[in-house]
Amino acid sequence: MNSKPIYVTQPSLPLLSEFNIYLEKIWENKILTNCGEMHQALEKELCEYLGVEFISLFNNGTIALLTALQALEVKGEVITTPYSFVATAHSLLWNGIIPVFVDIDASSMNMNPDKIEAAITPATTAIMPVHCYGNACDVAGIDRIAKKHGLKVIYDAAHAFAVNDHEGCSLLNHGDLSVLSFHATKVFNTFEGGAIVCQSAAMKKKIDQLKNFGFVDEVTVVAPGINGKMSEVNAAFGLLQLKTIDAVLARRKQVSEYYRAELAAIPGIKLAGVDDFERSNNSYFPILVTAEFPVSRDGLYELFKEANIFSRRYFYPLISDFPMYKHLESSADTNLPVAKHVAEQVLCLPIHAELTGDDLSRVVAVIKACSSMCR
Ligand code: T4K
Repeated sequence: MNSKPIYVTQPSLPLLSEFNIYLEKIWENKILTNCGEMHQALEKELCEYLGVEFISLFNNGTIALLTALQALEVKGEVITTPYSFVATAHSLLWNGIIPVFVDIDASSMNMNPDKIEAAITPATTAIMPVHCYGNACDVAGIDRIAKKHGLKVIYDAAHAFAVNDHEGCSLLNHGDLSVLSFHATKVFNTFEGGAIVCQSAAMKKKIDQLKNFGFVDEVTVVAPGINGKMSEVNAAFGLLQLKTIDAVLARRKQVSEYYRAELAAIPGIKLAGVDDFERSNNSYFPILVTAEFPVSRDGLYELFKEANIFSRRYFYPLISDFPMYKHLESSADTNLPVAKHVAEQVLCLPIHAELTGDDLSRVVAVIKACSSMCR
């Protein structure tokens, strides 16, 4: 096979010479980590860019999720979605919390708020929804239920960089805390990285202490904290990435528009998961391959591979099907019929700012070739 590989995602990298300018500064200062100049500058710039008041940077999204649960002192049971990357539920297990899975909504692919109340028990302390693919959860619905039952809300916003709510404000300001991932595969990346967005200076202080072993000063430790700090090199890369993020988001939008125009009328292919393309950050492009399509979802996935195109089945299998979750009562297939169905049909097409027109034609050509089979 001679064609170049097309991956589900690829990071957009700046010129190395531009990054060197930042590295030279770090070499000069010899401050490599522990919330130095770059770390502070990135927190400030992200607050401005995202339209949030308080942000605390982390070395990855998973440690940020673990710490968010610690910061809110969440215990017992937490209601969450099975339709996500496994880190969502793993963060609960690492805190000794029992995940309780509820089903998703078929069109948004996010937690269905109508299913939450029936899952609440006396042990429930919080809800952890996911803005899956960067598409906003029903934040108003979730907020109403949380208030009524005195529950905390931690949004796993790993995919939701630069997404606004219906009022045009940052989606990250909803809930008690929102957790971002800046992994290499994300819209905005710092190689590895993450962040917690919170709503008060006091909470930011608590989170900042928790990510630094619980230190308040040289001789005072107030909590069993962890090492969750983002390094200066990662923060410097983030500062550089912020300079091009608008262009990256604009290119992703073009890719999404192209796919929508090309695929909308193909029988058996359903464009999935986005209620409002204008607000989307186009971090993923999920399609559902339904029974009407001549080839199964897995068949299409394999045909893509033969064409050197690497789509992904995010999020199959469901988290609730992994061995450490399978025994839970809430993992029963009968409790999660919509999530189960969607996980069997979903395929995420390549979407990133580096894709060329030729790349996009190759992706669409595979689908169209399948579509014309048996017709
Ligand atoms: N919550 C949610 C909802 C999440 O989706 C995630 C992470 C988290 C929490 C946890 O956040 P972090 O702790 O990761 O910050 C990837 C990512 O590793 C993971 O971050 C992400 N979600 C998940 C959805 O996807 P894989 O195993 O699919 O990645 P991988 O290595 O197969 O990469 C996919 C493609 O991306 C590759 O085929 C090529 C390209 N790629 C990848 C990497 C790592 C690059 O071009 N460059 C790279 O450096 O998990």
